[in-house]
Amino acid sequence: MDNYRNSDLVLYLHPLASFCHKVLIALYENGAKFESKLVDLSDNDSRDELLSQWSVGKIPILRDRLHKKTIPETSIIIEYLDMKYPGKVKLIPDDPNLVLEVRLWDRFFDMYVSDPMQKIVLDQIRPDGKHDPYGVDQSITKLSIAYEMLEAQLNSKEFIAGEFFSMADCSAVPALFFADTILSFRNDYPKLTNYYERLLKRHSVMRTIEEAEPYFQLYPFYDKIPKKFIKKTI
Ligand SMILES: N[C@@H](CCC(=O)N[C@@H](CS)C(=O)NCC(=O)O)C(=O)O
Repeated sequence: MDNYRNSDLVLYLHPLASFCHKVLIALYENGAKFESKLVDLSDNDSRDELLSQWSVGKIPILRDRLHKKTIPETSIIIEYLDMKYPGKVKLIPDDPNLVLEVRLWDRFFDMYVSDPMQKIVLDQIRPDGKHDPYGVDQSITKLSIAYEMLEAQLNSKEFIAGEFFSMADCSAVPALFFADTILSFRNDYPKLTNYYERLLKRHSVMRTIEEAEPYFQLYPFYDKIPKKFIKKTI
């Protein structure tokens, strides 16, 4: 990760966190210069620094030193970047009809793919006696409904909201990357699989996944991550 110290933008992140991937992809698409600050939620100082800016305690958050503002929530961060630091790739279209499509599918990936995926992953690290098998089953069902809907939405589209790469595709990558390790879509959803494969070829996406790779062993479904994403160190 390039780390542009003292740049106007600071992204508080963890390289393994799926929602951080969404914003990293948006930043890399446009070659934005930013300083990255690793958040370690198990470290009190690091956690306190995050909580002092956003008590909800979720990452990523973006600090804009120039405008003296802290921006939370991935979709708002990407919209903010598009507004204040626009680049050559327009992740938020100007057309009011298209922008609604982008926001819809961005929400869709966050709420109906990432949310159930997180629920299942977090259940793995709950203490004994605190697991929620019913909630996990419900989340699996939610994922399969989402895959059906995505397959239908993609139809002959190149990207999820149309013929252009957008914020919604930034959301798609980490949602699908991790969801696929839980309930794989690769055999049953050809359009979704081809779409995902197209996204994986983008430089911004390859870079984000490469930077996450050193942390993959911390992921509860590590053994389900396709081997092509794991560097051979021996
Ligand atoms: N709706 C939030 C979700 C962010 C989120 O869930 N972040 C996770 C990491 S991927 C997190 O901060 N988890 C830590 C926690 O919940 O304590 C967004 O879009 O920014």
